[in-house]
Amino acid sequence: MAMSVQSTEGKRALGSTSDENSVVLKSSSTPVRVNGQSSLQKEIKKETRLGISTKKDEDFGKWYSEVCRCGDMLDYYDIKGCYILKPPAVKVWGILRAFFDAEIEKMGVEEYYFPLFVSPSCLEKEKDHIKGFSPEVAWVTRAGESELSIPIAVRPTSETVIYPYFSKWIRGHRDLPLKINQWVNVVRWEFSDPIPFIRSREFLWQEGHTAFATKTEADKEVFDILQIYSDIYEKLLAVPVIKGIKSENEKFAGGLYTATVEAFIPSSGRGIQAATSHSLGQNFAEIFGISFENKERKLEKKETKRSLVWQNSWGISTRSIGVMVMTHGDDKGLVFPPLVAPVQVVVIPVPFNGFDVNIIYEACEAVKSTLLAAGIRAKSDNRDTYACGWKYADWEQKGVPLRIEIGPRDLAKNQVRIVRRDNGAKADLPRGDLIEQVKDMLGKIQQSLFDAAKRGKDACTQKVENWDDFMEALSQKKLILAPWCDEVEVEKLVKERTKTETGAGAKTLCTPLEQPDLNEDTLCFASGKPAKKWSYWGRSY
Ligand code: 86X
Repeated sequence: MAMSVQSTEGKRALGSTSDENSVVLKSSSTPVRVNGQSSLQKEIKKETRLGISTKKDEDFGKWYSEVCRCGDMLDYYDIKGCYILKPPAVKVWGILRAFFDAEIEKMGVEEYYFPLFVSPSCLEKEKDHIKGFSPEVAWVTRAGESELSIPIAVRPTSETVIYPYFSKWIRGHRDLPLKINQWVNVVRWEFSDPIPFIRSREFLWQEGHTAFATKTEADKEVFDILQIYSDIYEKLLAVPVIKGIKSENEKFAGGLYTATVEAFIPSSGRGIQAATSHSLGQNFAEIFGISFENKERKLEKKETKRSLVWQNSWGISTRSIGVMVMTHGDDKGLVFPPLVAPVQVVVIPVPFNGFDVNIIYEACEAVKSTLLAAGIRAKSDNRDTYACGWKYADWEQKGVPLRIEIGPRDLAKNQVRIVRRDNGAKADLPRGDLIEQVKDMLGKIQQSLFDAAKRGKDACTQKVENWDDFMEALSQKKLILAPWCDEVEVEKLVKERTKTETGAGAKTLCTPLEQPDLNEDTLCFASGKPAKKWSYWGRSY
């Protein structure tokens, strides 16, 4: 099958290897072509030996892609904006998925799988919101040599795939609420520069789609889901987020309002939408004819007994993994919060000249087994082709929260040496209460990563009340909290006035649910009109 992408100029074939799609595997030093196999292998070896060549505060973008690759989270692919997710990334995604599934199951959400393809007639039913997105929709136009009589779209999101079936499945009030979720890939043919996990043309997400008889029930769910997203970030990924509501400009145009969790990356001074939960109101119900026989209307003997359903949709994507990497990674590489770490503890033998290495290996295996039996994700590294110093750096790069070293002296004392990835602190632990100590340390690392990230975010947050202070804070890459009149035109103006040669202007990230006090006479920082609320502003991904 061939795929084409509808761009604003029309449909463009992407079958051949155009410049756009050719790829070089970037490394710390020289770029290497994919087909230059032997030199590529050499380069990769050199790369892992050298580790991260860029510092986080020197060139954040370069640092980030190096950390993703050296930490073994992903690799580049020969189609621009597409990435190979490697086992550590897939593992984290699986952990987030298991947590989220358990939470939504309690809410009565059921898992489905809908097809990848969308018929043009369904896709175009929802003209208004599709309009702005249509340049990003990828189309299948050919099967083998023959052109399809009707091209088929690849889902960029599944409203138009799912809602025709909501209309078929929902008849009476007994069919409500209907709560479905699916874990799928989606494709959006972005034209701005891709960033691993953060902005890729294909990504993984869950999308939840629900329908209720009443707005009250639907509204409650929007915020129940938002809380789960907040928990995923704060409790699992140890990333502080702000719960809030998107502005009219930034909300999903197809709905009533968009609730969001927003993260902030101090190193780049940019906000990032971390997950969203939309109240769709009855807009889609109207378009797709999703209605139910309303028993109350029947009792009231109303003319028509049918009512439109109230809908929500909500999603979190693999972008969350990128936010975690950006937040906790350091100059040595990845730093995993223990709760999502694919490997929580690595056990490394420290051989000593003249001491039987097999005895050390056996001790490492025994410690690993004890940890595994206690439900701790542990690994031992008995590769005899690498020195232990090299292994330390390797596992640091991969972000493992705790390293246990075992050498002859530790054996003699029936202890192990343990080293924290986040702060480098070392301790000697008696083998006897190892499990208890390790669990305790993992808990402390989890908390301390969150605390450090929270301090970092708070240090970048600035309250301003006038334009000059706003511009000053923006130039300092701050996350800005400002009183706002809540007018669409004012946000557009701010965006326009803060545009740079290289990038987009500043915009609202959200209006936080938790509002500071607002004096009656407080004015909008941008328009000078009476302020209606405090909102977060900044540049964003
Ligand atoms: C908006 C809305 C919503 C379910 C979520 O944010 C969570 C999960 N969906 C998604 N959106 C689009 O509707 C959209 C549509 C097209 Cl055609 C597109 F190419 C890109 C899109 N991006 C976002």
